[in-house]
Amino acid sequence: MFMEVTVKQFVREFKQQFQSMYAYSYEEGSNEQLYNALGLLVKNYISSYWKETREKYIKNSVKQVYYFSMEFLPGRQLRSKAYNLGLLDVIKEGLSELDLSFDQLAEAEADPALGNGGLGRLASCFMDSLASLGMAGNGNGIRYQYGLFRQKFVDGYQVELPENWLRYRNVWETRNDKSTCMVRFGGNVWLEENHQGHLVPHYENTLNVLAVPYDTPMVGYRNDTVNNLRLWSAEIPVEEEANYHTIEETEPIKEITQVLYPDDSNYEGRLLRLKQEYFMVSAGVQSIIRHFRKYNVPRKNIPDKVAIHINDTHPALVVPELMRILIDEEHLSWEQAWEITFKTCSYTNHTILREALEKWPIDMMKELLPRIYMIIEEINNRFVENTMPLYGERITWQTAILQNGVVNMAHLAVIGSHSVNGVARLHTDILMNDVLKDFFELYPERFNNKTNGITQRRWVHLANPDLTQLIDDKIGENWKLTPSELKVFKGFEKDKKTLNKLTDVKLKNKKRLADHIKEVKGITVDPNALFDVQIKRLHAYKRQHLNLLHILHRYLEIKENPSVDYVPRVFIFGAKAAPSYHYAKQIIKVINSLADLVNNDPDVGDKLKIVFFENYGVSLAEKIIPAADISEQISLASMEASGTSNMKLMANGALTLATLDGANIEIRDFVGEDNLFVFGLSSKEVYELKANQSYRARELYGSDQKLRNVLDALTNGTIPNLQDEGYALFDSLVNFNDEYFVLKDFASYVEAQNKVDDLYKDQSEWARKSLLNIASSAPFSADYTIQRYADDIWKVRSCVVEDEG
Ligand code: 26Q
Repeated sequence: MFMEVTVKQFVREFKQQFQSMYAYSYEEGSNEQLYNALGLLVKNYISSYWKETREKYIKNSVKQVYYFSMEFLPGRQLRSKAYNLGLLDVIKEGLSELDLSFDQLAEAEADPALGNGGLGRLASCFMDSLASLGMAGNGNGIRYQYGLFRQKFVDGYQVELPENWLRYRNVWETRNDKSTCMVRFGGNVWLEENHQGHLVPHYENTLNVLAVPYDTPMVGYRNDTVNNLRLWSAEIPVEEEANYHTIEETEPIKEITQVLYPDDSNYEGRLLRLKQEYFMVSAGVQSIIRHFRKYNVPRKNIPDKVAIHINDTHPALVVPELMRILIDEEHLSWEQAWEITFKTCSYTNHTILREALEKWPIDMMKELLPRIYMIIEEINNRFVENTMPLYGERITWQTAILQNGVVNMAHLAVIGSHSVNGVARLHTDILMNDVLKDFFELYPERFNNKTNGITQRRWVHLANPDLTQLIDDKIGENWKLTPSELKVFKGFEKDKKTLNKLTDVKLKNKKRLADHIKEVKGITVDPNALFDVQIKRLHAYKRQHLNLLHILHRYLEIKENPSVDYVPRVFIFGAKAAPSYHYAKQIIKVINSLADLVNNDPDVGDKLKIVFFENYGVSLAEKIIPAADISEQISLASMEASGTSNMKLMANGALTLATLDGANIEIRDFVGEDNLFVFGLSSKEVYELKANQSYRARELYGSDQKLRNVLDALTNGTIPNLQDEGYALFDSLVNFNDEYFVLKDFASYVEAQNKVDDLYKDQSEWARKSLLNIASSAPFSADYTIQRYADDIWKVRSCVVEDEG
């Protein structure tokens, strides 16, 4: 069931590997070199399983899933691959015989930031679960040369630096020159009838781009399965190289896969982004269809042999691209092609924010992708023709793909897919009742919920080895393969010894994080303080500024009454703001300036510390999450589609402090409302407040003295070293009526925070609730989420024979 390599064999092969790469002895290697050698050796160990898995899928002609996503955030891969292979202990032991530290080498790996946040990380958790369930799942995305920017703070302001993750090479990828595709942009297209009576498109003056795949093995958990993540890179076609005379002329091609767009929850109609989307989609669909040609599968069987998943609307051009290939290249009729396309495709929505919904200008689409646009127009025309007589004008025009000069990508995705899902129960309800309600009337059977999940392998087993050991000691190891077994851990909620051990584990993790804080921020924090964590992209709807107002409130109280009885707290933030998102950057600056004030005020001491980490990402999350006591999930109800840091923090024993938004609601249902802290407006109340337009932020400012003190502190010089950022926050909250109801939720947030303090004073009660959270986190295993996608949407099954091992 998993790799047999002895320590002795490993040591010999590692030395050999290093020497063959660098031509000197490993003793002289740098961490990067040692890591590279180790990574390549591990990849060697993987390769036979990788090959055999592919061959098995082909031989059994199993249905394959292709997960199309503009983003993947895999995190560092050495540890998780070695773990899933069952080699981690052997490697650690072997390295220590050579006086090398695995942890140190593992840190030398670059963390590929090929995504913005939740959506990209979800895609990577799904890749891990697909392989671990033994399902034929492929990832399809872009090999950005530069990932999401590296964040630095200069004088408290966010500064963005390029993230050159490929600098020291990427040992996990294999460039696959045998499987390149050509992607065409622009030019003129016209249709001509050929001698068989088919309308065939003719192209002239197109820009031809070579799509080169780089494949990365996705290793399943001890089941011999190794799937493929395929990331495409744009290059000049070899046969056209002579047409390019200067470096500048090659730019338009190279720039396609140069850098990830750093916007999350915000759509901008940039031409280059549309190029990226079509590039990835076209290359991916071409390579799927090529497979069918090679193995001569009847085209009408495509939906039985492949499922294409559209991760948010970013890859929605899959729909017209598949139509194009089936019609223009496979010569199917429109009706045949459509039947195949919509049975093959399924779509997940990840946001209800209007400003995040993709709408491309028709003129842009027409010019960049003339043939694709013709097909979209035809899809739209047929949709309108069919819908009008049944549902009438209003619904038809509101659901059309082409509206007011733009292509509505969500509408294209819904019309072209047999399944549409949201990512938490509340979110799916909102899609059905609000955002996509007209579609729900047209196609109720397409809608379904798939609550997000996380892989416990990375986020618990590997990130929190001491907790994992404790659970193993108490309930055995079954929970690792069958997460639902975790509920057995509930049986220890009253066991003092277990609770003490759990407290010890948390304290140890907090000490480790405290050391890291000292090292990278120079701030001394007390590991016994309560560690309060908010880690996620910076966005007004996520309300990091509500957190900020509460901290400021505590600070003012401490200043007024230095003996006030607050439990010592460390407020921990990690968040990148989109470079063009001015307001989000202002929030960062205010938090950083408040941190300077608070952390250096002798009146405050250990009562309050603020740590805003730079460059939040997967690797930092792995350090922070095991050390968290409180998980801040404080988005305005209805705005956060699901959230996934909420699940990771819960699984590591943090107690959730939350609004009833996204998956927080399901967390409450599983853990029970006594075991988390809920506050704030419900989504129903938010909808009502918006509908009756009765909210007056200024009145709250006028009537609530505490709140007024806090808001005034933004502008009266309390916080040092600000330009106009304090005023900007004040303005948005008081004068522009507080779009995200921060002031409205402030009082109940403060009250909930006080309850947090009270509970923390009773350490064994705290530990009991923490244990119940851990024991209730199994339903958020991505393995279960993927099983539901597989059963309900993709119709695929595990290829691992149960009795094999
Ligand atoms: C679109 C067009 C142009 C440029 C960028 C974008 C873009 C890029 C990324 C739009 C959105 C995103 C990312 C969205 C995202 O991460 N959404 C989160 O998805 C998680 C997984 O489902 C949820 O848990 C979060 O609630 C949701 O915010």
